[in-house]
Amino acid sequence: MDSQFSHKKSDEGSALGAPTEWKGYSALSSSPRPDVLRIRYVQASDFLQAGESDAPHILAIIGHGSGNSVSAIGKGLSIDVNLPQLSQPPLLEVWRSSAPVWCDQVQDIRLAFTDEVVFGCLEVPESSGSVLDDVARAAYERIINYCARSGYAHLLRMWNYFPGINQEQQGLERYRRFCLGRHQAFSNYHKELAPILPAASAVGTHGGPFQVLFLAGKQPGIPLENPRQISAYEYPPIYGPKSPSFARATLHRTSTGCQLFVAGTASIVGHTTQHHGDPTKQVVETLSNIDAILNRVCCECPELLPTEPSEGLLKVFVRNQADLHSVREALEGHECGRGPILYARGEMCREALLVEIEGMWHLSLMPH
Ligand code: 3EB
Repeated sequence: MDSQFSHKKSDEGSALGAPTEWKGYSALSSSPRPDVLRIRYVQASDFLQAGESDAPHILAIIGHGSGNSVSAIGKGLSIDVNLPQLSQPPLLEVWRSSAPVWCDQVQDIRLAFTDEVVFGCLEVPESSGSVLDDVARAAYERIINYCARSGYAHLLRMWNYFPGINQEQQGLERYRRFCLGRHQAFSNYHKELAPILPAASAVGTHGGPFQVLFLAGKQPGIPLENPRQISAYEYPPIYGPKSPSFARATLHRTSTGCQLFVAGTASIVGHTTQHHGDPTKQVVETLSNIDAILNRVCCECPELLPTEPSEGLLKVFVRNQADLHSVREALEGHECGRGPILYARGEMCREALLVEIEGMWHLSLMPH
């Protein structure tokens, strides 16, 4: 491990005002306590009152929509994503760990980490002369390099947010430029991408920097593909000069169970967009894709209890606010739609896609 990239927990502990946690941590590192991640949507108003007590265990608080008060909270990472929430009440996405958390910053990447995982955020303003493939390549190289050198070598989940996703930039759509730069960065570090690609989302904002959020771990995740869809990294070149570098899902094992991260999922079968102009049918098709992934997990990991689709945490990106009602009706009539859901306005990477759904599930091990 590179000393420039290894974190000094003692300094960070005091920076967080939690030196007692740091002492506890050194005692624990010989017999590690299971590091369980819990991700919840919390009403912003409740969180501000009740969230203080376990602040040393908060990895990240993510607010959707500009003008959020997230940055005032100041525990773990505070991240504002410029995708306005479409439903009430305003929710915060809160990532907690059962293990103590430290914060750091390495080459503009903001970081919050435990002994097992790191949550990071890199925001890069685009200058007027730049093209997005260059911006994305440089950002990804920085993140991949940080992960390799810090020991959190395995990317588990990534989110990409940037403006004008369907707009052309010097003759090529910005999403395709993004895919090109991301692909170049990954292939500079890895001969074979399929085994190392994380689940991801790519959503268009209405302004702001190129923003990448990521979760990485010391242990590798297990990438999963969807039998109903061609792997995104094998899409034919009609969708751009380099195919999108992500897995349909990543399964992350911990000592107490598994976390399943399902990538942004849309109304695509094979590699083809289905149900142009029909948000209801797009939701139903998307849910069939998510079901197929959940079923695959059950088959491939018999040691895990079967997944209840309703026990996941869903995030739904809707392109046009006018479709929100149809999207909600279609989703909330389905088993998947009975759990907590955050709706946000955002643009999908193909113009014909009106909705995209991602999810996270915590899976328990079968009792012996
Ligand atoms: C798709 O299946 C829909 O480029 O990182 C979904 C999730 C999509 C992630 C990405 C793209 C990405 O191709 C689009």
